[in-house]
Amino acid sequence: MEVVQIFDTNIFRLDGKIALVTGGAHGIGQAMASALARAGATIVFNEINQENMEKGLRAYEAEGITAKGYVCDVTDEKAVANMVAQIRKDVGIIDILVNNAGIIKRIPMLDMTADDFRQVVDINLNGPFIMAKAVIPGMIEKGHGKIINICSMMSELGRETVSGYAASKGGLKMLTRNICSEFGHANIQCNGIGPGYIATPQTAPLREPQADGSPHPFDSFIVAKTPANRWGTPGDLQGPVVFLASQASDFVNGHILYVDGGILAYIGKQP
Ligand code: NAP
Ligand code: GCO
Repeated sequence: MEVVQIFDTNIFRLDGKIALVTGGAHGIGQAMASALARAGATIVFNEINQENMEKGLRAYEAEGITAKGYVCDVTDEKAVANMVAQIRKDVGIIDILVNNAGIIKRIPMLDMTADDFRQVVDINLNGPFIMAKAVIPGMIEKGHGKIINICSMMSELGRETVSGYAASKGGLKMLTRNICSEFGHANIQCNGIGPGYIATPQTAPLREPQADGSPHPFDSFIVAKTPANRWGTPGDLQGPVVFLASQASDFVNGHILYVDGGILAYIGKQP
């Protein structure tokens, strides 16, 4: 007779695990790191400058979370290798990497310079590659690892003015699948989270009320286009990231989990 495994909710716990969240000082990164901490993980994060890193530390302290912050640009391979080595000395080998750091430049393609395009791809795609390369050896040494790449709806869809961003997030989807393919045998699971439209500083320009106080047209468009009829919040991403960082997702690999209120499934209301 088949033995039914008794489900143990502790598989969602992260006690004893070290989680590195890139760009984790605010926004989506900070919310995800806070959830990982509440699930038991030790949090380390990086920012590109000291001021923002310290701001992030204060935000964690205010939440009662003891995090360690590092100043490091994810596109700088040497600085990343040094940071990962320093984390190993300070805290230990990284079990969970959340590639959250990212930028967007909203510029019509014909006005976008190649340098603008390169910078977006560098941070959003080369950065996760560099970060993953730096942490995978330690994960192999430990016999397990979780890599979670923060993709986007723009991993699936385009729209005007975000050519560099969409190209980078589409590439990040495929990098996720490739890391899955190359390291699944080492018990490393690499998945993505594809947030929908989330209310953070990055999307603030899209929600800015108009001079007469009426909602930004894009704000109204997104609310109408989302079956949940609202923008997402960084908190909406907390459950998904704990799931993908935990033992509960050990047989989930190469998957992009869209946390978008249903927007990708919906053709939109008839005007
Ligand atoms: P955010 O508030 O702008 O946060 C991005 C973070 O990344 C910031 O802390 C930023 O640091 C950091 N960063 C930028 N370049 C970096 C670099 N070279 N090295 C290290 N850190 C760097 O954006 P967010 O809205 O929280 O988005 C976080 C992630 O989710 C991004 O990858 C974004 O593409 C993705 N995403 C966002 C949405 C959304 O609707 N908000 C939806 C889908 C996906 P500084 O603050 O110092 O610049
Ligand atoms: C934009 C937005 C989006 C969101 C997100 C959607 O200008 O269209 O910034 O790109 O940030 O990536 O998933």
